[in-house]
Order: sequence, then structure tokens, then C-alpha cells
Amino acid sequence: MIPAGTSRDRVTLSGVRGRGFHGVFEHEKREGQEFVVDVEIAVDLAPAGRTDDLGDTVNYGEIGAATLARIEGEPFDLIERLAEVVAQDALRHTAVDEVVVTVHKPQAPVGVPFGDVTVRVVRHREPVPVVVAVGANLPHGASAPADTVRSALEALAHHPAVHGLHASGVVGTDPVGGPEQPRYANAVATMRTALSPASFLRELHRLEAAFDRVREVRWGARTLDLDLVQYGDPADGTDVVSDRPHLQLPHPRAHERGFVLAPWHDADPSAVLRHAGGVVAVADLLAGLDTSDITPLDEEIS
Ligand code: PH2
Ligand code: MG
Ligand code: MG
Repeated sequence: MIPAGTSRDRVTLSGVRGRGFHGVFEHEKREGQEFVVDVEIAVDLAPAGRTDDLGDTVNYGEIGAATLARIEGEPFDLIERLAEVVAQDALRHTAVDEVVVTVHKPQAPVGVPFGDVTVRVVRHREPVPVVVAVGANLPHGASAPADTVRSALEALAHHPAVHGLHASGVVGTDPVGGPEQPRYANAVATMRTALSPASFLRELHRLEAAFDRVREVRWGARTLDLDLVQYGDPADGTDVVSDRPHLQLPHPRAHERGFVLAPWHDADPSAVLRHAGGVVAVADLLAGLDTSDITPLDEEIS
């Protein structure tokens, strides 16, 4: 099944050709032959359409170089295997939700006159754990910040691309940084998603917009803030590290923020975070902080 939220936009690179040594027969491994590969990538193109920034999309030159390297690289018996590794390479890009790879082997030893032989694989991401920090310190309509935080957690839990959401309790916290502003309601939730980091972030921004979030003053008061703290699991090295300005992972300040670490520890006492070149326990980071401003605002939900 295609994960909900997967983009219908596409970047397609077709006819990447090179000489490779893939094949079951000894003469194929010895002499080689031509392989042609098409790569079709599902990636939300709206950000790049807006910013005109190559970093917001997938560079087709990079895809081409990686594909040719696979054609010319380690010989496989099967073109199924060649298609698989090209697809898995493409899925490593933070913007890619899904990829379709077609491998053509026009000179294959088929034994009859033929036009072309192809295999086509469709691959999407496997669900990974993600951590989201929720904050609010302005009323949204008649809703107090703590209720907005609860509604946002509820909406996230019901998002079709989100599975197994587990939320902390909501806490009251002193504002950190920015201008004079009211105290915050904060919470953290862990969940799983098969969306790419870029697509998941877009869904968070959509949810912020649904709560009339305006992006104005940095660190200023807001009706709702949803921050992607971590994507993937640092304990097994599957977490994504990114320093793109709009996709900083892990969140660059999470390690020093009580309003993130305290509710995160509440949601997942064994949580770990990649920090300062290593993997550290959230519990240990939290132990070094003054959290006297942090007060529970309700019982744990969900
Ligand atoms: N968010 C900020 C800046 N400062 N302080 C608290 N206590 N809670 C927040 O969620 C918060 C903040 C920027 O996102
Ligand atoms: Mg924030
Ligand atoms: Mg934010």
C-alpha cells in the first residue's frame, strides 16, 4: 500500500545507460552488455517550486551518477537485484517518498528474437520511529494553549501516515528565548511514519496552519508549534542527520531544552538522542538541567 501523504509529484530520469556485467551466464559476467535504467521518484516538488533551491528537491545528476555506478559496479546475477539497489539508493534521500525503477536488458540472452526485457520495482519507505515536540502559548479561538496541544496530539494520532502515537502528559514551562511572552504548554509524542523526513515535516506544517499558526517572530509566541525532534532511531544508526536550514535533524537545540527533554522522557523513559558525536540518554541530559519551571498540566493521555 502507498503510504498516505506520499507525494504525487515526480522527478523522472530515464534511459541511464552503461556497460555492466550482470547476468547468470558466465559469458555475461566476462563480456558484459548494455543496461538501461529508468528511475521515477515521488518527491513533493512544491518546496523547490517555491524556493528555487536545489536542496529542496532531488538532484537528478546525483541520481544519474548513483545509477550508473550501480550499472557499472558489483556484478549481480539478476536485474531484479540491480533494480533493488538502485531503488534503495534513491530512498536514502530525505525528500524521497517512493521510487519506481525499471531495468532494461536489451541484449539479454533470451533465446528468441525479442524487443526488450525489463523488470520494474516499486519501493517505498518502511515506517520509522519519529519524535515530535508540541508547544503553544497563545489561545487559539476559545481554546487555551494546553487544549490546543491536546487537540494537535489527537489530530496527529489520527493522521493516516502516523501509527502508534504515544504522547507525554502536557506540561507548563517558562518561555526560553525570544521576546516577553506567556508560559507555554508543551508535550512530546513518539510515533512511526513511512513518510520521508521532508514529507513528514510538510504534514506538521499543515497541522500548524490548521491551528492558524503564523510564522513571524523567531521564538515568539504562537498558537501551535510542531517540531520534528528526531527521525529514525539513533540506537541502531537509522536516524537521519541533516543540516539543511529547513530540515535540521536531530533538532539542534533539543539536547538543552527542558521543555522538550522532560515530556520526551515522560513519553519514553528509555529515549536516546544523537548529540555531540554520540548517542546519549534523554534521562542523562535531563538530569543535568534545572527543570523547576516545569509543572504537570494534566494526566497522561493516550
Ligand atoms: N518554543 C520556542 C522558544 N521557546 N519555550 C518553551 N518553554 N516552550 C516552547 O515550546 C518554546 C520555548 C521555539 O519554538
Ligand atoms: Mg520550536
Ligand atoms: Mg517550529
